[in-house]
Amino acid sequence: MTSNASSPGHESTIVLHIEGMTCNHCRMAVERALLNVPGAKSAKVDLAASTAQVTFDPAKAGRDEMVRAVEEEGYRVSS
Ligand SMILES: [Cu+2]
Repeated sequence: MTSNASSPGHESTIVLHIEGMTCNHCRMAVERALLNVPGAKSAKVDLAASTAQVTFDPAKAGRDEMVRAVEEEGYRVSS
C-alpha cells in the first residue's frame, strides 16, 4: 500500500437541478458557463431531466461557484 500525500487527480462530481433550460442553446450556454469556472473539468447537461452534472477540482471550486455561474447565465438552480 502506498499513500499518496498530494494526489493531483482529486475531483468532485455534483448534479444541479436547473430551471429554465428549454433548448439546445440553453444547454450549451449552461455547459459553457460551468466550464468557465476555474477548476471545472467537465459539464454535462441533460435537457430532458433539467440537470447538469459537473466535475471539478474541489481545491479550486465548489458547488457555490457552479450555482453562481448558472445563475449569472440567467437560469435558476432549484436544488
Ligand atoms: Cu434555449
